[in-house]
Amino acid sequence: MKMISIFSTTAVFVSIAMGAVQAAETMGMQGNMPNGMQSVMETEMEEELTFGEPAMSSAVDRTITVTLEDIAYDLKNLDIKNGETIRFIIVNKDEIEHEFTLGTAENQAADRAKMAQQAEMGMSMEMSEPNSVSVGELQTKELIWTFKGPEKIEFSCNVPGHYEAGMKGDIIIRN
Ligand SMILES: [Cu+2]
Repeated sequence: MKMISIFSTTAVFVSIAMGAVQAAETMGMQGNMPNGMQSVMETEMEEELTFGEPAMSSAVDRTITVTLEDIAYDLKNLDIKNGETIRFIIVNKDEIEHEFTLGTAENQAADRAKMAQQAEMGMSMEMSEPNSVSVGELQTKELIWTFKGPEKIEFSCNVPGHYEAGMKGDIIIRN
């Protein structure tokens, strides 16, 4: 009887402990992952790209090379014509990852919020949006975009802290 009693007390203790772990996991999940994931997805769905669309290399009118070095772009502002297709060649000379994202101020703010959230959750910051390329350390990538205007947009690196450090510029799309 005594053995059974000890056993059942232990079993109860283990089950309480496991319950606590499960509760903590559930709370953790609710506190971070599903909510975080949900708002990441909502951000993605809400994002509307009004300033054009990705294009094929056969449509390119102009090539612009952008060098990324010391958490800065060597490009400040851009003037683009409505309907113009630009091939951006993005050369990252830094030994950290950067990105080159096209978007309205609103798109960029949403992208920064999403990347900050992903960084907090320890998720990869690889982007798969058509208006953005992630450029790993010492990598070169391309982004081809047909601009639709008139509109004023921005290019920026939304890796946490980089926009604030000055990795941004204006793009004026003229009629
Ligand atoms: Cu950057």
